[in-house]
Amino acid sequence: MPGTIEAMEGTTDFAWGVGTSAYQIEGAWQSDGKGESIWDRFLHDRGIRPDGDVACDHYNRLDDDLDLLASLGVNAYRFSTAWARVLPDGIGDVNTPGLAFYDRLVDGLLARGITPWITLYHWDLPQALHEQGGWPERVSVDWFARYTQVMADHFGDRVKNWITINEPWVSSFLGYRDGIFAPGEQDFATALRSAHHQLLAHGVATRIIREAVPGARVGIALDCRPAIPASPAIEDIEATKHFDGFRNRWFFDPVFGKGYPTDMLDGYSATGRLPADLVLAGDLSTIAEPVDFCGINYYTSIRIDASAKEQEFSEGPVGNPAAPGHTEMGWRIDPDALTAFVRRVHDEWQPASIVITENGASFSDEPGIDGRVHDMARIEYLDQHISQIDQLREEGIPVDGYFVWSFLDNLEWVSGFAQRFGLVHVDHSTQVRTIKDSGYWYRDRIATGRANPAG
Ligand code: IFM
Repeated sequence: MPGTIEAMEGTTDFAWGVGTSAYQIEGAWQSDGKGESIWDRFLHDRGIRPDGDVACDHYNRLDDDLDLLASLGVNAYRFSTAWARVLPDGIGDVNTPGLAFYDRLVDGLLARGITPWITLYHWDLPQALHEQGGWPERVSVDWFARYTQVMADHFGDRVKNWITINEPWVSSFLGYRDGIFAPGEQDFATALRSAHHQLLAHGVATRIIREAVPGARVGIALDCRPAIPASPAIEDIEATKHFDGFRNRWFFDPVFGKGYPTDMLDGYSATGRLPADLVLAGDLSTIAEPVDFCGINYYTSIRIDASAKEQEFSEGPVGNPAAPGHTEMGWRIDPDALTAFVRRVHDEWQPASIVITENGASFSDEPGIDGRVHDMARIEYLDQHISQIDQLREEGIPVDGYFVWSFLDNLEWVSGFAQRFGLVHVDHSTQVRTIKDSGYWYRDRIATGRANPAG
């Protein structure tokens, strides 16, 4: 039963996991019939290196990586499947070797006693679908439905935990508004179209999985960015509300049956940025298809200063990565904001279950002369965040899982290998893996069966 510490102790109900995504670790970008994705094209066209061609070469090192994963003591592993590995052109013939790779992955996890959590979409749209308009086109919902059906029919006998879409804000706004992520477009209304169709696709996929997979548990992973006014001034409070609508409510509200927030609809409409034909009859009930859990990806919070025009800023003002209290992404470390946001999710949107689907920190520690990676700052970050979970459960909030981002030091999108989030260090020139001290720490913390053994 969620909501009690007893439920966590001595049971495997609580998902203690780590996460990855296909493009960030697999490599093998053209192997065994895989099609091109928008991330392959985006980084290649711009000459941005390193790219995902090899990444962590996970595709060719699967069994060793699974052994490594098992040695961390996790009981759950969240990974994404590359749409273009399964359906090279996005909708046509199934690529049997692509499915076979994920068969080996799923079977290898189950053989090691690790529960697979599949994420169907972690930003790597097949390039062929982008050339037909991609997410900004409404037909993208049908494309995603077909891909979901293939995956649910094939893996439903072994996989019960499904995440439809990862962080639709990020892929829509950084990819279609800011142009800094694939596919590199720059138009606000196009970003809204992408986001709306991803939310629709989530609702349709949820229904498909539930029908195809007996006992399925389906959710979405939403990135949250708690916003805090920089001062008590009314301008900062209003700007904070606007930022929260832009970044958080625009996604949480429709998924949990509240429709799009009217203040944001009015604002986007008044500024000519809301496409008139965006939301059709029935869309909101499709998006609000009930989920079994709400996935929350949390890294940092943002202070909103109206005069700095941060209301629709992407990631928040980047702090000094070298400064205390920040990770190397420049993100402020704020575990209390996670606690407050989870309470808010429980009160305001009331999902049956909450899973922290991503949480972690980038610090670039390297192996020392003793061959170990002493990443004390990451341990401290994880400890501060994980320790909140007992408290939340004692309050009756059903937090049922926690996934560290990430298993391996992977390709951090346009930042390449410069940002290291892994519990396992990867030397990208040799592909040698070294479990960091944080990996051993996490293994020991899981073994206690409590989020806060001292609590
Ligand atoms: O690496 C990313 C991941 O792909 C999505 N969530 C945030 C992580 C860190 O930036």
